[in-house]
Amino acid sequence: MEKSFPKNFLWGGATAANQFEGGWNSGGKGPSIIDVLTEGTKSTSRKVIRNIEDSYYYPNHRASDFYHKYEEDISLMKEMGFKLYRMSIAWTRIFPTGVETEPNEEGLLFYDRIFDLLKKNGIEPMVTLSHYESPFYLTEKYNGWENRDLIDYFVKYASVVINRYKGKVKYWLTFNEINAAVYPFGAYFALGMLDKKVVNLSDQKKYDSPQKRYQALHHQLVANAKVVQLAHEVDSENKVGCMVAITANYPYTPNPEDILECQKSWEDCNYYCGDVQVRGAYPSFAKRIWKEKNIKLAILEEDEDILKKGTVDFFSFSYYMSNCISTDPTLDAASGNLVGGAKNPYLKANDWGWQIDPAGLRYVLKELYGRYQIPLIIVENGLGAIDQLNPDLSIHDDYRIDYLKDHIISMYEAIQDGVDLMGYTPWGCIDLVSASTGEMRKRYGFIYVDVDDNGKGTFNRYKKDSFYWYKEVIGSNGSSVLK
Ligand code: P53
Repeated sequence: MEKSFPKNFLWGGATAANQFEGGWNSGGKGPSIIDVLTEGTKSTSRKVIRNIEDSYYYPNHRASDFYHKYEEDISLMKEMGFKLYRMSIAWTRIFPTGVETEPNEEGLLFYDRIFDLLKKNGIEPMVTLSHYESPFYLTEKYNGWENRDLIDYFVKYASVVINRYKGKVKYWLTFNEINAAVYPFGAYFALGMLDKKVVNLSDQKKYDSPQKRYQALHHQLVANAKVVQLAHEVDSENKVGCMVAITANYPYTPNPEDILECQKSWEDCNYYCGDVQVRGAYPSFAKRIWKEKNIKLAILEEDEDILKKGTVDFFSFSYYMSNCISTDPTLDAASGNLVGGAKNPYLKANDWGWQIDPAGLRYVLKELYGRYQIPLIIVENGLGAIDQLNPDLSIHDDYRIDYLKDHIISMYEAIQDGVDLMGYTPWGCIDLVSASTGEMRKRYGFIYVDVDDNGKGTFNRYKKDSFYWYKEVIGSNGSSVLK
């Protein structure tokens, strides 16, 4: 029999409002943490311009202009055969500063239009409530999630949208890559925390406070659990997932010290949050992490009960790369979105140093399913690459097709290994602004968006070779790559 994916497998693509929508101050929207960031490159950091001075360029302000082009974009998704579209709601469209008592109706109407159109096209939405786009006001006033009040502001926002879109949205994700918070890098993006002295985002490391970060993360874990419970109360059809950035970490050598260090990296980075979100309590290794980092968490008595009652229905994650873990500090480092590791001599990397490893995806799928035993879904994966738009408007992105094909084959094998995998939504299915660098040239899409790193371009959409390829993958339920 011909090989294929399980019936009802959710093929699709993923974006986030902050990197895709634009319309940053349209329709009553307030500035989010991404709206104060300039562009950067692989080697120059994005800057924080707190009062949004005109003399700088802010790539996320117009982003890919989905705000004005959603009709065209959704019909392109439909043409590819998407079953699922992972997107996010911009919190600042609904509560411009986060502290209003009443939501912004114009923002709510925008997403009504999106969800109605998706439905008309037979595409199920999966909605992230918070994807690196918390209100900048909350950063200035409260230093973001460091303050426990953020729990209430977030739950209020979540409650408004979950009630409003009842019957239109049934798949929800709470916090994008919640474990970004375990790295200094995540302080701003994931937690909205910003030291007064930081201008270059790369300087976050200098002023980092693990105590504050882990406390802020605790507030998010509590908020996550409250929202899971709330979503279930509003509609028993609602399914809520966590979203964790997973890196396949390998020991660099068979030296037992490397093996132990690698195992610890899985606990510290890959499992710390998911264990709470899936199992409803901090894992036993958490105490050691807190002790090592000199962290004293303020955990209220009620928190334990909240965490226990708000466990997720499925586990979603991003997967881009693997890394090697070594106790030898002299080794060459590889880069990555969250954390670098030692370079793996068996792997190639993309232009930004992210090591390409399809087998690593099968490995993490098996690890995660073995640990959690709930359905998994890959909600981000893909190759950031520089594409060439040819005079005849074609884009030959065979490198992207190769990357995705190998990852899809790996997914198939993991399913044969017994993993319950619900679906696959590759990142940036239509080109969007890179989170780490603010570049447009780091493209992931099946669809090219004609705009450059300085915001110059027509914003027209063009189909890449991968568009036609992915359409065939979905149309054949994966068979076209499994031959
Ligand atoms: P880009 C940090 C930096 C970059 C990406 O990344 C990250 C993180 C994690 O904190 O993770 C995800 O655009 C993220 C997306 C992002 C994608 O990876 O730097 O969820 O928002 O765009 C790809 O190439």
